[in-house]
Amino acid sequence: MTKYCDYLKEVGVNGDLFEVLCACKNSVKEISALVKLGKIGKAGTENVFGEEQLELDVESDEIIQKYMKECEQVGLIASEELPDEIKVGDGEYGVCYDPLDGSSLVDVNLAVGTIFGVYKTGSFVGVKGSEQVASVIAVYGPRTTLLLTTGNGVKEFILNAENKFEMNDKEITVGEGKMFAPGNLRASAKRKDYMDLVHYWCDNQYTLRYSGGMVPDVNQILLKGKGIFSYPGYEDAPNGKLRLLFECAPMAFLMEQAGGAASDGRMRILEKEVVSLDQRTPIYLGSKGEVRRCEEYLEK
Ligand code: AHM
Ligand code: MG
Repeated sequence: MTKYCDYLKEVGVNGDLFEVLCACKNSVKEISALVKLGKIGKAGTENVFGEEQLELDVESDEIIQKYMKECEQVGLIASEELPDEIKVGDGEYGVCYDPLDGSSLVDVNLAVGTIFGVYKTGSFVGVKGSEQVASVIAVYGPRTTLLLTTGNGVKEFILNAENKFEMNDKEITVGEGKMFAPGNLRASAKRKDYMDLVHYWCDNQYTLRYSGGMVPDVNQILLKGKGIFSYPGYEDAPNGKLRLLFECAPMAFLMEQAGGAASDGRMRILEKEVVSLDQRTPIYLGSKGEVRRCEEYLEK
């Protein structure tokens, strides 16, 4: 059995980045236990973006903060739940994260996830996703699983009975195939181009697989090796809902490393500069041919 740390050493990730990625992994283990047994009520607070927080959102954020502050190699953090980036030390790595993405699904017991993007930077403003040195997502479903890239492809790890992340030998590559996860379908009421695209998928007998959590929805495309996840904008919210820094860029890095693509409809997600931490972007990611189809249908 290859464990997470063994794999990192095997692919030559030693020293500082090794410590940062261990901090990510250790936070995930603790959040996994919290999601399974912690309180699921509202925290009674809002994050800076005016979104209602659950106790689990706040506590997951605190867990990650704790591990990142303990890790000497991390100098900077930014969280979807915090108003600004925080300097936490002198380490050269910056870790941005969404501690519990999709947490509105917790009360109905659907899967949720954590997303990390790792950079070597002193500020996240001005970075591009292509500068990430690693990205990690964790899915808290019936099992807790973790996907990791350090720029050498993608590997999956599954939390086992000894509370260790064990590598899955399955090769993670995304080719072509008929599966779709159409986010923000509401937009199709005002966008004929999106409605036309949805009709294309239905007319061509694509399989619908959409849970409403970006992490499990994109994770399944990576694991099944095919499909498309879409989240366009529309008139009232031209850039949609999903955040470039915390959600889209780490997902795009994983998708490209698996042989898929990620676009905002015009350009690669990884080429977009982060102008503000809260910046949103439309996103289409999955099989290369499907991403191209989204660009063609939605170019207007
Ligand atoms: P969150 O970070 O507040 O949890 O929101 C992100 C989630 C994604 O996981 C998912 O793709 C999207 O919101 C779905 O949003 P909606 O149901 O509002 O279209
Ligand atoms: Mg989120």
